[in-house]
Amino acid sequence: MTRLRRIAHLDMDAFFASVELQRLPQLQGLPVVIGGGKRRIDEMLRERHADLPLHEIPVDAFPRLKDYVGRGVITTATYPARQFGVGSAMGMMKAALLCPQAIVLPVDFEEIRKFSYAFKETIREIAPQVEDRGVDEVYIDFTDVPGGQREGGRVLARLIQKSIFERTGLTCSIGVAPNKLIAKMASEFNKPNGISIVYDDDLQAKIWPLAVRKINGIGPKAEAKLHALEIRTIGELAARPAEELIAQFGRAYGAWMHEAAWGRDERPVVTESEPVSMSRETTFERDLHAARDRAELSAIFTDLCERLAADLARKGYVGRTIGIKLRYDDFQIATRDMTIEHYTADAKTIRQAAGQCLKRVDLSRRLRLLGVRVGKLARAQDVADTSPRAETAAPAAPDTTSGSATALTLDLFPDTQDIPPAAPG
Ligand code: DCP
Ligand code: MG
Repeated sequence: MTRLRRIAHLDMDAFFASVELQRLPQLQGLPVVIGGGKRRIDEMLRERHADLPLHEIPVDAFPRLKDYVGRGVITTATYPARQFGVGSAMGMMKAALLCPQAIVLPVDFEEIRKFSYAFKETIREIAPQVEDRGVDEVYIDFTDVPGGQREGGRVLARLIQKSIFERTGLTCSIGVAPNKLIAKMASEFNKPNGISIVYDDDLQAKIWPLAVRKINGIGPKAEAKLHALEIRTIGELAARPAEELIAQFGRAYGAWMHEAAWGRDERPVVTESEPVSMSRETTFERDLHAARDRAELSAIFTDLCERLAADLARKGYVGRTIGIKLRYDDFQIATRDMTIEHYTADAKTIRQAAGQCLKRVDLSRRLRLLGVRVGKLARAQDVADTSPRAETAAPAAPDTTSGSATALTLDLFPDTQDIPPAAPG
């Protein structure tokens, strides 16, 4: 049997609000909005209820929309709140007119990230081809996954929904379609906690009646222009010749619009790409000079290398090309890099090589920014010899293992004695 291409788009339901309700189950089923700043919920509530665990704090103790004063905007709302017409991007005081009793909670990004990671991990355990599209959505290639073809993908979609719910307590909605473009639209059809299956043959019935704006890639500006051309639905867009759209919107965008209206999209599901390089940079509070601000620059440089080494270690990478980036006070940029013999994630080795690179740029001008980068990355576990010591990685460089400020400075700007003093002013 030939397999149909089946692509799913999965989007979490009322994500930020649903996450907060996991630790505040007493608010389930109530209108709740997220808005009014970033804060840990427990900190907000502990002021008045230090004695109670979060889930025992009475519903009456939570702040209400009607008491809100300010210019805050709603980030998201639970489905019970949406029944009152309250939704994301609406001003909170305006929303208070529609649903004064809604409970207001701040957003706790640490908690959001935890749940975002958990639901994506759950999906990857079932279907490995997952494309991360941000905090609460992913594309999944169902084509070759067991259950991915049954009932057009519904069987696998149900399994994923169930697994995510069991692990996180959260619901999501899934659209399964011949491609990403249609799947993205389909995931909205049965929100919340819904599944929607679309086949090629459904284009006319399910897609063409939708507003052009439902195409991911048609924004407010293109929409306004399409409206001016009396094109409101995707079907009306499909009815126009490609040449007309190209004349109006340019070759690439016009041609893409035409294809999109006909439900054609060949983009693959791109799984997490390996990073090519990692870098750290910092813009100084005031412009610094290599000779006159030696100590300060040296400390910043060391700090950048240490942070970068920590980034590499945390993510499990090592690299072999080490480079620097400078921005001068006139915003001109200079970069240099060098490739060392062994892969490394070692701060001292990085600093030593980056110090060599610094010898090759003009240091007579004042600097606005300094950056350090490690490229030619490999996974630490895939590289056998990953731990050369600083002394052996770049034998020509002076010994900098003492850690004394003088040694660092010498290593950092070894040629600075040649730099002429800057003009006054
Ligand atoms: N978000 C945000 N700012 C916006 C829109 C959204 O910070 N302007 C956040 C809050 C949402 C999350 O991103 O919870 C996901 O966005 P969605 O558009 O998917 O909205 P929800 O998941 O909240 O609701 P839905 O059930 O409609 O997907
Ligand atoms: Mg969502």
